Amino acid sequence: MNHPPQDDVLLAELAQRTLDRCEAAAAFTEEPGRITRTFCSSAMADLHVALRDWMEAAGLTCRVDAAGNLFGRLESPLLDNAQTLLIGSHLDSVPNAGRYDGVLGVMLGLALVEAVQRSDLRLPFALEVVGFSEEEGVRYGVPFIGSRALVGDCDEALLQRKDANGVSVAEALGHFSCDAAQIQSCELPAKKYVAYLEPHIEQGPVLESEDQPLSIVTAIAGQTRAAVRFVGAAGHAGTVPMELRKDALCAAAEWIIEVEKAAQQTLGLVATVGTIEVSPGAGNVIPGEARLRLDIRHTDDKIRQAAVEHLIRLGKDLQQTRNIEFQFTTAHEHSAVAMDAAITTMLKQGIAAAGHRTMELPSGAGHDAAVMARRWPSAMLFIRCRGGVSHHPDEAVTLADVTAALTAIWHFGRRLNSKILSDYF
Ligand code: HGY
Ligand code: MN
Ligand code: MN
Repeated sequence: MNHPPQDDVLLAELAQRTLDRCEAAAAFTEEPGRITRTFCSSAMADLHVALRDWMEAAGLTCRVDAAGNLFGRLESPLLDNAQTLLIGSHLDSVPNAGRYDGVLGVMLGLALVEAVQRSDLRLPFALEVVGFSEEEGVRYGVPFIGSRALVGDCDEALLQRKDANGVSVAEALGHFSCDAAQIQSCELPAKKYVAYLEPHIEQGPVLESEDQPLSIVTAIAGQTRAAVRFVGAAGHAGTVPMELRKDALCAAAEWIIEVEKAAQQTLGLVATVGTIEVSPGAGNVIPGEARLRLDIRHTDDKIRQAAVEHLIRLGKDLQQTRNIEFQFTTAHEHSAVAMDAAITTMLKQGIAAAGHRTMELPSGAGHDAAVMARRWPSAMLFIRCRGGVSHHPDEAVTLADVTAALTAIWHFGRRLNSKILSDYF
């Protein structure tokens, strides 16, 4: 970009506005007193209203696609049919979330547009800010519905998945004024976009331990998410002798300890059982069924897959030893994904131009960039978060680090600008 903003004061001002917007976004929740914003919820609809206002005030043209993704677009003043830089992240959250997971990336994309608008810049590419509708997988047990729609990976089976209240994805989209029958129209042509950039909090402690504000992401860990069922026999807690029981919860507990052990004994493997539901669910009834969700990840797909196979074998062993039924259903799986080297190099140059060390980190957390990288050169910018805390209301970032991130993104844009201009003319 030929003329950087008047001075760093502008970027710091836009960084403060970015933080203010993350704070404002936190108010859009379906659970008063804590931040919970799931796919196509009314809280998400309310956030869309506010975000569209900010986007339109920045000169963006807004649209919501059939998957509930919100886009704000600024055409290139220099080239007709220019390619597009897509920048953003997700707007949904986990239950009792922090303010910055996902949302910060969307607001930094908007801040970049505002910095461009306040300079005398004439970009040879369009800028598009995206807020994905669903990345966490909370409501339907499968993540990335929003970004998967952009790569044509939302099939009828996904649209018919039902939430805990029996509402399907298609019905939820309908309540959100989206037409699920048009979901295929969300798919974006590869050639239209030059790159996807996702700024995101690190959600880990490394940047803080290295006393660095930023890093690039080398690769995103592969993950398997599964629904696991243990089926035994419900019974009277007072009358059924221990040796005659088929206690589904005890079987699940034994297996969960093995999950933890497998991860503790395998370098780089993380495994989590984040939810468990027991039925019938009374203190004086032997649990007849236990349903849980497993999340297991590694940057090496072979190690992750071997761990999954090991845990399935252990579950089958428990069928014999405890005379229960064990069911393992993979709900979602994606391979480890490397970020694009060329785009990441420009991002490194942006970080250096912002005056910071160019650190490199793998991401244990999943991100929409893992899906977007299937079709477009994708890169991620990690931003330090206090204590590495995330998926928690104590999630925190500093104005200085958000200013550093916006400055790095601005300088990244300058390099992309130079590259496209030199390729074009
Ligand atoms: O769970 C994750 O990895 C991400 O926060 N969605
Ligand atoms: Mn998250
Ligand atoms: Mn996230």
